[in-house]
Amino acid sequence: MSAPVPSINSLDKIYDPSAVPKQDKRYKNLLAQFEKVHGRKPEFVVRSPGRVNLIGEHIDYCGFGVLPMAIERDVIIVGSTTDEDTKIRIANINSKKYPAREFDYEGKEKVVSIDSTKLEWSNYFKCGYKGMLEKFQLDTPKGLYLMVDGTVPAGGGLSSSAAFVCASALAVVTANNLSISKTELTEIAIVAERNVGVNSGGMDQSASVLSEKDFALHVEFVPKLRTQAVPLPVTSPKLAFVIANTLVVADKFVTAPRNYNLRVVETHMAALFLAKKLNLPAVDTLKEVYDLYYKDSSLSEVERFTDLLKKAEEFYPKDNSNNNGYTLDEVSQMLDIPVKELQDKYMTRFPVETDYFRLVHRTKHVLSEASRVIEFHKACENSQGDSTIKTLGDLMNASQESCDKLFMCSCPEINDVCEIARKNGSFGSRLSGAGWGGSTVHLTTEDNVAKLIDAIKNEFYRKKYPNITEEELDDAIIATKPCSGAAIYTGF
Ligand code: NG1
Repeated sequence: MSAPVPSINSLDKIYDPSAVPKQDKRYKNLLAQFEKVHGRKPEFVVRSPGRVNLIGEHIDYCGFGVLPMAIERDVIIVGSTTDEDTKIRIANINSKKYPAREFDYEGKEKVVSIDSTKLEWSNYFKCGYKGMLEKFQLDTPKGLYLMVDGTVPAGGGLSSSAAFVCASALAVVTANNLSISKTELTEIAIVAERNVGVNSGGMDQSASVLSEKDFALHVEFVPKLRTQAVPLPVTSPKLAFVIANTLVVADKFVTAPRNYNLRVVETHMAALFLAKKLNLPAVDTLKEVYDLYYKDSSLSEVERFTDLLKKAEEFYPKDNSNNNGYTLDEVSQMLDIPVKELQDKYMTRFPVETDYFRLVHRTKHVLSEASRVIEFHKACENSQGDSTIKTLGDLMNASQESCDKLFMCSCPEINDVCEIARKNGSFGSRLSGAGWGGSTVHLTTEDNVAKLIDAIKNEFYRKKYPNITEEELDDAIIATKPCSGAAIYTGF
C-alpha cells in the first residue's frame, strides 16, 4: 500500500519559495470568493498539478517508461459539505469561461451521467466524482459546495484535464471523510478520465498525484504502473524549466490517421518484424521484444538498446522508395502476414492514411528515446551538480532531433522556439507531448529565466502572433520548477 495523499499545512512545502507570496494571494482570493458565492465557510482545500514531459516521447504506447514532472500550475478546489442533500454546486473563479453548474447524485449504480459528446468543463469534475463514489459505494454521499481555480492552460499539452480530475476525486474523498493512498487515487483517476471519451495512458495522472517537490518522476507501465522519484541536480544557480506553447493546435482527432495513430501502427509493425527476426513469439510492443530478447543478458540497459539498434539496422531490408519507408505490400512480405490481415488488425478500428510505413525511422526513435530516458534518470541519480545540466540538456536536444527527423512529430514552430531558446541560455529544448504543435520545454538556470522568456516572446510570439495579448502570453509561456503532487491543503 503506497503512502496516503498528504495533508500539507504550508504553501512553501508545495511551491518554490519565490512563488509563495503570489500563491498565498491566490488561495486567499479563492477562499473569499467561495464564501461570497456560496455564503458558507470553506471546510477543505485540495490541489493537483499539471505536468510536463521532460523526456520519453511517443514511447509509452510501446511499453517504455517516460520521465515527466509536476509543474506549479495546478487546480485548487475549495469546498464545504452538507448532509441536507446530495447535490453538487460547482463554481469556477473564471465564471465567464466556466459557468457555475449543479447536478445531483444518481444512486450507487450510475452515480452521475456524463455526456462525453459535449465539451463541458464540469464533466471533468464528474469523472473524479464518479470514480470515487464507484470505489467507495456510499449510500448517501454528502452534498457539496465547491469553487475551482485552475492555472494549467487548457489545451496546451500540460494535462489540465488530469489535474482537474485528480483534484476532483481528492475533493470527493476529503469531503466524505474517506482516506485514500496516492496509488489508489492515481489508478482511479486514470480510469475515471476515460469517461470523457479519451483513452488516457496513465502518465498524466501519475505525474499529477505521485510527483514530489524538486523531483522528476520516472513512470513505468510494464509489467504494471510503477513510479520512482528522480532527484534533479542541485546546482548553483538552481535549475529551472520554461514551458512555451507554440499555440499551433494539432487537432488529434483530425490528424490522427496520418500522425498519432499511424505512429502507433508503425511501432507495432516494427515490434512484429524485430520479434520475427530474433525468433521470438509475435508480440505487440518493442518493449516486449527488448524484455524477451535480453531476459538473461548481462548487458546494461543502455547497452541493450545500443545492441538492439545495431541489430535492427542489419535486419531491415533496403526500401524501394528512397528511404521513405515500406509499402503495405512490402510490410506484408516482411512480416509474412497477408495484407488483409494487417488491415484488419491495425488499420480498421483506428483508420490510418499513408503510402509508406517508416519502420526504420520509428524503430530508431523509440529505442534511442527509451535509452535516453534511462540515461537521463542515471545522470540525475549520479549528479555532479552544475556539469550534469549539460548532460541533461544534451539528452533533451537529442530527443528533439529524433522527434523531428525520425519520428517526424515536430513542426517548424517547435523547431523555431527550440532554436531561439538554445541561443538564449537553454541547455536543452524539445517538444513535450504528442507534438505537431503544442508545447515545448526548456532546461535553464534560475538566473536566465527572464532572458529566455523575453527572447521567446520577442523572437517568436510577437513575430508570429502580432496581436497576442499580454494575458495570452502569460498563459503561453511559463517558468516552473518540479513541484509536489496532489495534496490536501490545511493551512488556511
Ligand atoms: P499529450 O499530447 O501530452 O496528450 C500524447 C499521449 C501520451 C503520449 C504522448 C507522446 C494521450 C492522452 N496522451 O500526449 O500518452 O503518447 O502523446 O509522448 O493520448
